[in-house]
Amino acid sequence: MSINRQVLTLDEFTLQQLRNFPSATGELSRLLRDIGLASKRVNVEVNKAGLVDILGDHGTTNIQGEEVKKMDIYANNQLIGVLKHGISCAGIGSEEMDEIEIFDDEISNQSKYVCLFDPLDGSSNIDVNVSIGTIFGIYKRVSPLGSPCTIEDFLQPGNRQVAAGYVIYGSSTMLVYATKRGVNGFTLDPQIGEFTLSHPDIKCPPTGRIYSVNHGNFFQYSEGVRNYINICQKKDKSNGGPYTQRYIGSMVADVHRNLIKGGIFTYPGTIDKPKGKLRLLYECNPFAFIVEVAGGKATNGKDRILDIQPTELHQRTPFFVGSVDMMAELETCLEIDK
Ligand code: P6P
Repeated sequence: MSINRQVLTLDEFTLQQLRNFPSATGELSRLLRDIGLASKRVNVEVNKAGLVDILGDHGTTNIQGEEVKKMDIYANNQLIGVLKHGISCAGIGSEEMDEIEIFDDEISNQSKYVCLFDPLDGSSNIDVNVSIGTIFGIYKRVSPLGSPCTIEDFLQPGNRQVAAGYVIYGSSTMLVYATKRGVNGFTLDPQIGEFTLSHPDIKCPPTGRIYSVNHGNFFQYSEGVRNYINICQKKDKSNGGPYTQRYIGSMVADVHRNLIKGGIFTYPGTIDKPKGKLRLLYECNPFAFIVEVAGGKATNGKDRILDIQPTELHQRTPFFVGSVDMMAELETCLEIDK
């Protein structure tokens, strides 16, 4: 009986990667599989969110001062539950927790990695069935193994990530992750309950025609950003267009679409919020890593996102990410802001 080896599950893929690097301990592969397991549990609840009393505000507000939906807490708890009882993670930082969660047990203290998460980004969209997602970044600890992890393990620049990824709960559920060796996408096959390799070696097209921005903030943006938006709107066949504006208000969905099709996603600073809205450690760094490995680019308008030295767990940053040619056009416009 011939075995169909064409369809690799996430587990098989990470183990295959391990075979290619015999010196690897397998901890990173196990960590990625743990994240896959937690996201499958989140997926079950997201898919029936409209049916059970899991919607509605959890009655608390997170560090962002935003009302917390029950699903955010559920997703956060699933990730902690799996990783705390795994053997590959010493602790996590999360949008849903003011401080880092240090697992501090004998096994976890020996673990090489820490993780940063936005457990359920875009959760305000759950009530209206818009795609949402889990975002993660994985770092090798800088603190000594055998002791509990420390905040310094989490305040590393994004260029120190060993892996980063996201899960998009959309028309299908996909887990996309990057290591320095490439970006690969896995679609959840509900028949076998496994993520299966569906998008091997994802590359971000060098150019595209999709620009993503919240036009509602237009008059709050800098002159350079406004000039860029005007250029995007004036594009036609004579100057490399037409461009189209796509912005669904769910970062995972917007960036995933632009990564696959080519495009640029922006969340600029505004007069009211010069640092913008998005969080450096667990929203921008993971996507910057993924898009750069896929051949794209990510900046804060001036500097490479991955080179920013974090000072706080929940710090914000303006964020521009996408196809290199579109990013170059943007950067030309932003010169006027300097
Ligand atoms: P705005 C969702 O709340 C989120 O953090 C991102 O997923 C999304 O890209 C952004 O905020 C949308 O923010 O201010 O345009 O509604």
